[in-house]
Amino acid sequence: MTIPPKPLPLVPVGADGRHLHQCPLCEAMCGLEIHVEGGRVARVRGNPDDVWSKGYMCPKGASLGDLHHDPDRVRRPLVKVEGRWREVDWDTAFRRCTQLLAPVIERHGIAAVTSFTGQPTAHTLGLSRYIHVLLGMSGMPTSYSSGTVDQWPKNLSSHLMYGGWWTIPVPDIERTDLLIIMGANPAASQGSLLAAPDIMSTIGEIAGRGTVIVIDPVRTKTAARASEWIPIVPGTDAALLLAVVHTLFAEDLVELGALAGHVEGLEVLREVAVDWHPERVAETTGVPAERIRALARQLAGTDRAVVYGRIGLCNQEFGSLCSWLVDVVNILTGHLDRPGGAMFGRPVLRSLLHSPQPGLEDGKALFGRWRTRVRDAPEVLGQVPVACLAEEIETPGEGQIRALITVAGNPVLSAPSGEQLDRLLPTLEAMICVDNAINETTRHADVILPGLSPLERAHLDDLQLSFALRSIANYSAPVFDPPDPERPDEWEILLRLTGLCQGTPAESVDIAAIDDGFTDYVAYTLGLDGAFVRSHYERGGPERMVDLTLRGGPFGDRYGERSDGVSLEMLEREPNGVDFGPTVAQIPGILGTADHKIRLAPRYLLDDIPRLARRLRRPAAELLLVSRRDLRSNNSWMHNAPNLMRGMTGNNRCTLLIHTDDAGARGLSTGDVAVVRSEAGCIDVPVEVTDDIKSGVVSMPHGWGHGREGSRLTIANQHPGANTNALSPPLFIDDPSGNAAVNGIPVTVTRS
Ligand SMILES: Nc1nc2c(c(=O)[nH]1)N[C@H]1C(S)=C(S)[C@@H](COP(=O)(O)OP(=O)(O)OC[C@H]3O[C@@H](n4cnc5c(=O)[nH]c(N)nc54)[C@H](O)[C@@H]3O)O[C@H]1N2
Ligand SMILES: Nc1nc2c(c(=O)[nH]1)N[C@H]1C(S)=C(S)[C@@H](COP(=O)(O)OP(=O)(O)OC[C@H]3O[C@@H](n4cnc5c(=O)[nH]c(N)nc54)[C@H](O)[C@@H]3O)O[C@H]1N2
Ligand code: SF4
Ligand SMILES: [Mo]
Repeated sequence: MTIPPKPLPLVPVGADGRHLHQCPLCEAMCGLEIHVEGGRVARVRGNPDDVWSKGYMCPKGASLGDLHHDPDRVRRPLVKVEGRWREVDWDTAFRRCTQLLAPVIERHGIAAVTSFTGQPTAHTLGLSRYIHVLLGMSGMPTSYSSGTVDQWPKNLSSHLMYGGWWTIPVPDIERTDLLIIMGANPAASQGSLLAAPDIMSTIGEIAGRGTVIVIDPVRTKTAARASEWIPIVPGTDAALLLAVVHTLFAEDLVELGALAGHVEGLEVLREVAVDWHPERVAETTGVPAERIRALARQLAGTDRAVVYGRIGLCNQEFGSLCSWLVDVVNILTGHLDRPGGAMFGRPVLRSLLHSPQPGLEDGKALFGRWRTRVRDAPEVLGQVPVACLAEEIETPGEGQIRALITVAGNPVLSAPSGEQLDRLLPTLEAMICVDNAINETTRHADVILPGLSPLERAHLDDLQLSFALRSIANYSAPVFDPPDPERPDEWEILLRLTGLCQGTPAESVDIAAIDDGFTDYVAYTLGLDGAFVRSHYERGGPERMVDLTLRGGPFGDRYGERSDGVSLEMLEREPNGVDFGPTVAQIPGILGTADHKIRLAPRYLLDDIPRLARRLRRPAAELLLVSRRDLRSNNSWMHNAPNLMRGMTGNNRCTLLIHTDDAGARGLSTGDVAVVRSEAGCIDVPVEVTDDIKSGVVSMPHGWGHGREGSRLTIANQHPGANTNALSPPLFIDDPSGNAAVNGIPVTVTRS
């Protein structure tokens, strides 16, 4: 364990001085210094003493003060009366929720109520823990989330292979010598399902001592730092990976190493890959057969090597096959669960990701336990495609959605069918948003229940620790007090809404009783007695939950059983964080399959291969659209921060990247506005002509499309951009997982 060199005096909440606070905005989890002067954030700096990030930060972290002081931020509950927002006290707001939701449930049943959970839920302590209560106990039969425009294929492949849907291997980039990055751009995203500090320096170091290869249709900033960029046709990575698997078998390069006794399905896999020789996929993928063979040889011939695939491999037509095959290649080359390969995180605290999932035990991969009413889409791991939400609101009949609760999500911009949602949300009988902004989605709400600003609440990264290269923990006290000491925290809001869904008026819900029940359940999953655990605390809430899961986790004191174990009290004394060292090999202990074996060739995924084979015969589209991220954006919600938007005038970030040849053929130059059309819709976007993209591919960022009437986003609305998801066809999905395919969309581009 590394104890930081010089513990710093803690500044009282709200006081001027140097506060230490971990950035909650992305998986990099940077430790920051928030300098408060005259009650305002004067500066934000990276904390050089942070045991994890050691002073690194990005421009988004520097804008935490902007978020906190944003005059547009919702600070008190809002209730819409005759089309106008009125600020009310919390009791009035909860009573209004009851007035709106109770009759819907009475008239149509709880099946008429659903929720949408968005991305910041994963980065907010209260939400990340207590959303499970809302989703698990409210009785809503279906809920939606950004998970099905994100990592659902990876959840699926992990569930099928390892018996744990969050048992997701993470590339050990600190110790590898060959890193192959597919469909990720950490130069913008800072890492995803891969929590690493200052990720681009680490990647730069690999390129210095070894090799970094980026396989992406775009020559991203990550590709520019790599040893090699291999352009690929969007949506064809699964074919490339199958050809790598083919080569590994054909050239006798399979070497399972220490995993040999822990896998099953090797022979089935060999059979499956027989037909997938590199020549068969070269034209479709755009990658020469010899280069594919060489990739297999490089991986097999490097002791510490790893393939990493992320959103470009998930949010596409063959997301599940890609997610599976990335792991297969790592396993066949002996790189899973080894330093420098793909390792499983060893989180200091047991997050709810690791709770048992009733009905999803090994061998019970019974997807389609229910189906959606309109499209007949099967549920997969409890979710259906997010694009279904619009049609479920629109189509009359038994089970039609009449009420929506959103929690930290902006599906109007982030989801396929978002533009339909924009039209349909006003038809709901009730819409309640737990959100801090009046944006493209929440402007349609009847009630907005705001959370605290990121600087007004305690923070501990929770879910991200499962994907971290090291076992670390950092607990940050709030920098500021909330404006109103009586106001509920977000977890309390979620519990009131849970009770309301169960039939109790929101204002009368016994929060403590639900929280105690939840605590008892979590204690039980850790082999601890709930009543005994609760006897240690004066009050409940996220802090109790964190302390419980820390103390019951791999380094915990188990309430006195181990003398030097970790607890929340210990973390509070160490504001620079605590580092318990790099992650270690964990197979077979981490496997949740009944026989503790990795399933290399799950039948459910093999059944999708014929669909991939049909893709090989599909004629090339005129252009294929992919998505991208930007270091200064955070999905849809940080375009109102002045610091991040500085320089936007004349330097538009919401552009269509297009190859010089494709632009020339259409008479387009940088700055011209193009009309981009898909089967789903049509938008106008300024183009940016470049050679850093594969010809035949165009790229756009998501999260734009502001400037709508009724939203309160003064700065964002000055730079609206266009909503790329207006082009996302709702039925374009990865079949096995139901995840949206927002990459590889056939489009046409013309001069406007
Ligand atoms: N075309 C295309 N579409 C995509 C993607 C893509 O790559 N391409 N990526 C997808 C991915 S990976 C994701 S994760 C989704 C993201 O999409 P969403 O999950 O919808 O998230 P955001 O757009 O970031 O919106 C976040 C919302 O949370 C609110 N918020 C911020 N902080 C807090 C807080 O502390 N508490 C509360 N209660 N609310 C808060 C913001 O005001 C905003 O309304 O987009 C997806 N959509
Ligand atoms: N600054 C910033 N950071 C963020 C976010 C943000 O919005 N802004 N969002 C956060 C979220 S919610 C997430 S999920 C993560 C995502 O983190 P990443 O996975 O790193 O996402 P991107 O930066 O969008 O990079 C995706 C890459 O995939 C490529 N791509 C698209 N289609 C294909 C394909 O078919 N094959 C291949 N091989 N490549 C393809 C794109 O060109 C792009 O370069 O980032 C997180 N971090
Ligand atoms: S990289 Fe930026 S957004 Fe991510 S945690 Fe660090 S400062 Fe925050
Ligand atoms: Mo995401």
